[in-house]
Amino acid sequence: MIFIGVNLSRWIVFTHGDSDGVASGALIKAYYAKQGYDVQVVFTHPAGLLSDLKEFVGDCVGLSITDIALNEVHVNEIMSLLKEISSRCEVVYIDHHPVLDEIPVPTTITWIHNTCCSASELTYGYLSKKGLNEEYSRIALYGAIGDYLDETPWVKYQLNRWDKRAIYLEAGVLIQGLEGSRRDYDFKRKVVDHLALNLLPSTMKELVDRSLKQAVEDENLRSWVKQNTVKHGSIAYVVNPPGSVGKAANYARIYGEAKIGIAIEERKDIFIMSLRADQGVDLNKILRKISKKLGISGGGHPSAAGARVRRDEFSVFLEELGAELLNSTRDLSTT
Ligand SMILES: [Mn+2]
Repeated sequence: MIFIGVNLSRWIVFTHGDSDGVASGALIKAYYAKQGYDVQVVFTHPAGLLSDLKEFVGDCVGLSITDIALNEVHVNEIMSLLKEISSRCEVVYIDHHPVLDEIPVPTTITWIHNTCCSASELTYGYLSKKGLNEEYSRIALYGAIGDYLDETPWVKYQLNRWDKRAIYLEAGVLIQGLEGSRRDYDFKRKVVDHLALNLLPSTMKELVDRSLKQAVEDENLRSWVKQNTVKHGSIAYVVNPPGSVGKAANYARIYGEAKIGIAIEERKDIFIMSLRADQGVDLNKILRKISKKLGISGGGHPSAAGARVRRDEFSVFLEELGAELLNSTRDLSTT
């Protein structure tokens, strides 16, 4: 059979631009490139997935989506689009972000979803059964460490099979180097290529340079947060930190001796927030409850999440957050 104008060797990957997403993308690239496919990587995010799929899928033999949470607003449309795509190309969706309701997953796609562990751990598990070389387990470890998901049974087992000190060095270079590369997607594609060959992050000079620069910026951020954290009951927050909001939220939690830390980025009259919580707090659950009540957007992982509110809603948001936090810790103490 002859297909005219159809690229029968193109395997396209949609993944997140953080270390978990990059590691997952590299595992996919390593596996499918070895099968002889031309693997192309697109970086995306939950709110952009639908439009990016429409724009970039085109002709393909395979489509992998990794580490992209399903946005409740788009989920049905995404699923019907994937169903349509799966009639002409193999679709594999691998993710670990919590989902609230039942998702109408088409039976024609491979759906791997588990909140147990990083997307890279799930991706490695899937591909190693298909024959991916076990030397690639370290790439999955970098992603797991990047998502703070390095205490799963599989990660602990694998860390024992490597020199874990060396793994943490390499993971640190990768994570920090990517943090310092925000929207530089061409650079991130080079990192995927490098990792897909299972080369050490520390042998990529530009990545090392960026990671060292990031380390200094993080240290400045840390001292800034220490001096500027505002405490509100069991919640601590900072506004417009000079650096990563995720890290600032975590430092606010630590230095505010709080259960939840928030870093706020002011954009006109919108507060874009990153939140980090102590173990035992389920931020995702709490935020989704508040989202419904206040009609705002919010959610993520149990200990790391995001939300956005209007500036004039922030004090109500804080009150709700405090009340829900109290509720959830009460639930815990009675079980
Ligand atoms: Mn992830």
